[in-house]
Amino acid sequence: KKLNVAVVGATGMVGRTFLKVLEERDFPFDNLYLLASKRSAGEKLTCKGKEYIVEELTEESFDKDIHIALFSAGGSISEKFAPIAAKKGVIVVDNSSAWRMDKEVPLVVPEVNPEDIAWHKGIIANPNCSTIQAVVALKPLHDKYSIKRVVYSTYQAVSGSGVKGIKDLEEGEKGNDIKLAYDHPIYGNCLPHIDVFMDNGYTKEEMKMVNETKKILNDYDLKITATAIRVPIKNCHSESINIEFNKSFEVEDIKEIFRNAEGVILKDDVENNVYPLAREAAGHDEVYIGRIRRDFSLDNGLNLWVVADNIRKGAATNAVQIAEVLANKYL
Ligand code: 11C
Repeated sequence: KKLNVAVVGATGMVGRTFLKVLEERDFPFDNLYLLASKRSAGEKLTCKGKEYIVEELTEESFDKDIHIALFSAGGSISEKFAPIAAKKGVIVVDNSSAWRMDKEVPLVVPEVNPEDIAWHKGIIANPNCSTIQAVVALKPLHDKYSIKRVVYSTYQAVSGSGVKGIKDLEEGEKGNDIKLAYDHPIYGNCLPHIDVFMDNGYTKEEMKMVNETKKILNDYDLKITATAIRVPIKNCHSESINIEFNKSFEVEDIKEIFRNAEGVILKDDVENNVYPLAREAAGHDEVYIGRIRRDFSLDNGLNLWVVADNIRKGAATNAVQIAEVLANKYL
């Protein structure tokens, strides 16, 4: 049986990483279609040693025999084209925020809630990068100790803002404070501002972390708060996660859980200055966890430091993993 895949937004940063990840994981596609805006049509990209010409995305693009479409072309493209593709029988794995909180759309991290893929109606949403790495850490702990409350503090890389964010940092490093992606220079700064501010005083990024975590863990009683910070590093989001459990735990048992958890690399040996670092996680698909220690200010409190490549596990890899589950189990 044939398995044909389309990548929508193929020339963007996540789009190109889709191709890399499909190749690295030897995703078993027969035909691959690369779609992008008119501006990028005609560009040539390679995957698994074969050259492909990028085609313009139109409503007719999905008339071809496509089984899975990986979308990463921004919210408005997803809003318009994901339903068009789904109506034509394509299963869309969408990296934008357009469909994530839709009740008809599963929001999936394969290590956490692969079972939710079963109830898709043509669109499956890929969560926000900072949420993905957090829930990979939270899930095995929630299963065992029942989480009551979570406090997220993030340190997010400029690659989360795409090429403009990287350009702002690189130019800033040369003494040229341009502001393509941010309202203030990112070089030499930490900006407590990711995505737009909402009426409640939080940013949209912070509210994504709160709402998406509840949906993925399927627990709407969880108490969660978040502060999301943009920091002047190129790649990988780092997160301090403070957790209050309903049940008591031993720190050693938490380490053992992470030693055995799917998609996790435990980096926790402070005597030898070993802890997760952005530069080490860059280019990898796993979530790195360390600085595991009791929060003595609470009865059942824990602190973690969680680092992952936001373009890979936070976007492209997670979507390809969803496609792998589709290919192995549902198609
Ligand atoms: C950032 N988390 O680091 C954002 C990027 O909802 O998919 C991804 C935004 C999203 O700026």
